[in-house]
Amino acid sequence: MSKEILEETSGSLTRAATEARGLAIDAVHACSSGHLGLPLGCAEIGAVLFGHTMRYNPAAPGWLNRDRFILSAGHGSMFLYSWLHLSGYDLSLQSVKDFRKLNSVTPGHPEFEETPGVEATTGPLGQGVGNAVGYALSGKRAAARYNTAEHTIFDHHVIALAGDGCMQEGVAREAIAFAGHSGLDNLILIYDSNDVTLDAMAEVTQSEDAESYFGSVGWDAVTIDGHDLNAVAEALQSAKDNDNGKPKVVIAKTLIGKGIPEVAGTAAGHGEGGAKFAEAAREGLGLPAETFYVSDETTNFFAARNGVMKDHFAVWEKTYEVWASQNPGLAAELQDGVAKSVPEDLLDRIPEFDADHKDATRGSGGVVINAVAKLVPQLVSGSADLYGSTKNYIKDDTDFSASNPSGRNIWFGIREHAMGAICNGIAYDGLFRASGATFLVFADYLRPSIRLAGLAGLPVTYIFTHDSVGVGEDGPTHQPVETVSGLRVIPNLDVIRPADPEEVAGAWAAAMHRTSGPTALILTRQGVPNLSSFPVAQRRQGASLGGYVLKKEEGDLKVIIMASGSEVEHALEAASRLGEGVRVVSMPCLERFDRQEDAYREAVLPGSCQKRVAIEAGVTNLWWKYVGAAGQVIGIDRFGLSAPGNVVMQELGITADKVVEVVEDL
Ligand SMILES: Cc1ncc(C[n+]2csc(CCOP(=O)(O)OP(=O)(O)O)c2C)c(N)n1
Repeated sequence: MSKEILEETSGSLTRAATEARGLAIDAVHACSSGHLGLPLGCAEIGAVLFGHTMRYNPAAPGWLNRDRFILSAGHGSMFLYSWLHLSGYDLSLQSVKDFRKLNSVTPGHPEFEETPGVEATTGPLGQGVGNAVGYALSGKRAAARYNTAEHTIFDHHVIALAGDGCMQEGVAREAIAFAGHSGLDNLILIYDSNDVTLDAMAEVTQSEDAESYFGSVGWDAVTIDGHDLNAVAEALQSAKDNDNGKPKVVIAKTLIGKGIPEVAGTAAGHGEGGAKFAEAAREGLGLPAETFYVSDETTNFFAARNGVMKDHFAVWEKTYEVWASQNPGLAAELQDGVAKSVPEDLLDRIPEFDADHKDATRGSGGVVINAVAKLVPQLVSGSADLYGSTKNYIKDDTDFSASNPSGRNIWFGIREHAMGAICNGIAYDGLFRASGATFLVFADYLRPSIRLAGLAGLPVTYIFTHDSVGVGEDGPTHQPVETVSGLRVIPNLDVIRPADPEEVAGAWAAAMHRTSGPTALILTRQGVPNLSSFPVAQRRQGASLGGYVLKKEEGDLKVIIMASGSEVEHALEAASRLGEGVRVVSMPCLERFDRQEDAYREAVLPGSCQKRVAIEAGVTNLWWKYVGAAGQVIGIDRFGLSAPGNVVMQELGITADKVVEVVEDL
């Protein structure tokens, strides 16, 4: 079937592939950097994807039912830019010429929201595979939630292109196993199997049988010649047509750097080394001497194809309109998801806790997430095999699975890194609000994905519990000391460590209202009191402000004690023992506090008061900025101890007594 289609178009696709090769050679040559191997080796794959297989509309890059394409092997960014240009996205030839230049829309590696048609920020190998799994999960859930017997709003596919490097990374392996187990049959992975990595031939570092591996984790696998247009088209079409409960991998054998004989098939073909042979390569490919050449035939071919795509889009839009008019509730929910809007009064609608409520903030978090889940139907919440401890299970809802893709609880298994990358994929897709949970000490297992969420501005929420040496007997392996501060140094990540249940409510609302980046909620294992002698609204609002005066001094201000999370209790006790003139500032989120106006920050931490002490059960470094040279920080600049939590806290000096002592010594 696809053969016939290609018989008509294979000449156009071959021409386009050659010109895509030319664009990659010229762009990499122009900036003397970048990676040529994949754009050259995968040119036929690109031609088939953009010229035959994928459904998209360059005039509406955000079309809800478009096929999503993720270049996991982000170093091959010129592959994506060439094909986005050729296929008619708003990416001009000048932008291709500006590859890797300052402020261009063609940055070194693909960056989300910088370039129309780029679905994910990729480059750190393996992440894109996880993102694609997240996209596929989102697509499955969207189809299950929004399609009706009469109308299909979602039936798109998610296609990722990954190389040996991605396949070697653990994050991809975790995500691949999750996808197979979850039956994500809307996912197609193209494995650019060129037997070359960066330093050497791939055989130096790998020897597995890819087909057997994928088969063993529940995927359908096929191996093809990646330069045979018909083979590529058939494999992809059959993967699209065959929604059989299994994800598909097309293992495409390709020649890295094809088109530059001097380097093709070797590790030298991977980077920019081949660019110096540009002129001979252009000639060898049958391209004119003119650089950045695109023929009228290719332009016309894609213009015609875009006409067909526009027709598909128009048909879908009509279906959508009828569906929306017949299902206004679902349509409103979907539109809210796309707009990332949550109820303005979300925080007011989270029930207040009883004044004498004493619980770990992870427990309060469990109560709050269930209230939030009722008000934000787009919220999905996963855990890396720790729901029992992280308490973020949405009780009124079901589990996401192959047979129940509308479920909102995602059992990631003990795959923290994939959880991070999959949450990013869900957030990239933008229909649902992703959250994932594990112990704080394991945040480092998904840190590369958190970093990318910060970079790409994704509103993912992380629920990190067991947040200090207060976890106790499990000992130093499970006692984070550096982790909260380690997260705080990631740009565009808000790290909120609430002190009590009402700050937890405020933290959740802040996370949900935030659309421009991720939020990590840092929650205790051990119980903390409800600080109910202070107004609920003050504590809730305070979480969003990041820092606020919890207890105002009596008389003239003499000393400021600041703290976060479970240590706020100690700050309060110390203040009441120290008497007049002592202010307690709760600092649940340093990043949010830093974003407040100067006047607000000055009102909370007046420059006139330099007697300042901070206490937090973790490393002290970041607090010096707030206490100043005349202040003191009480913290833990060492690993923890194996003993009951209160004993460890006592032993390491995280107590009200210590605060009193330090303040008196100032
Ligand atoms: C996590 C991570 N580690 C290392 C790199 C550096 N790097 C970029 S490409 C590459 C080799 C990738 O090999 P392969 O996927 O086979 O790509 P190809 O050589 O086929 O282009 C490496 C090590 C990276 N981008 N990300």
